[in-house]
Amino acid sequence: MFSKAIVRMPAQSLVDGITTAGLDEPDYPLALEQHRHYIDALESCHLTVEVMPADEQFPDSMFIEDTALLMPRCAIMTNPGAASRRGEVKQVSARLKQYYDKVESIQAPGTIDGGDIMMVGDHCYIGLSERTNQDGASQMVELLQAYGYSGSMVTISEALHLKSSVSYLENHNLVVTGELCDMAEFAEFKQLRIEAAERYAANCVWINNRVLVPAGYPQSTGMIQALGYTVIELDVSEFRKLDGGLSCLSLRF
Ligand code: CIR
Repeated sequence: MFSKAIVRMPAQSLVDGITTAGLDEPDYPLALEQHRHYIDALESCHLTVEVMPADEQFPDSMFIEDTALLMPRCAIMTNPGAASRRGEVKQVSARLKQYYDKVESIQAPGTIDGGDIMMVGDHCYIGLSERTNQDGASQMVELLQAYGYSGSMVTISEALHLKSSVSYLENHNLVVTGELCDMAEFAEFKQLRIEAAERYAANCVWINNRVLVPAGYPQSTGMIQALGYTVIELDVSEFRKLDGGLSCLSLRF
């Protein structure tokens, strides 16, 4: 179970965020409204939410998940694969020191984004992607092992991050789409397979037996509800325009 989350307010500079989506420019007032609803949803899952202020220097900084991996016994700061995002890490690290005695760091030339790390109990699956290289992933596995956890790597090519295509809903349930459906690494799970038309919904977030799902994906929502979860649908259209999903808007611990 999680008890806390940290989010970061979107900056007006979000219009300059990195994107491959090919959609319109994000609407800042609407992004703020959607972010407010996201915080409300976290609170409705009984999380205490710390809200970090926006930083105009970092257009992608509301995607705070990419800056750290939070495990019960340690926090591990990442070194994001996109050079424009590396400066986001320091401020988040300072916040995390309030909560963690142990705050470790991935060192260059290793790179890794939090969006490439999926926690399943004491194990982390790490996506080798455009943002996460072998060195960053190897450092992460070594640090995990030092704290009694384990990690393994999965090479991905279809999406920005591992968790763009897979989400763990606890109880052995995995929401999965695309190239990850047939990977041996995920064969042991009960898979809820998301069809291509709804692939954006593969990034959903389990929080204390509720699941945050992006609005507008009825088949995915139906499958998750059929497993007995309470679903909270959230419109995150303005973050989707920047390749962002639901999980990347918070750090949960
Ligand atoms: C980026 O390209 O870094 C941002 N525009 C989107 C990051 C999304 N993060 C995530 O899915 N974990």
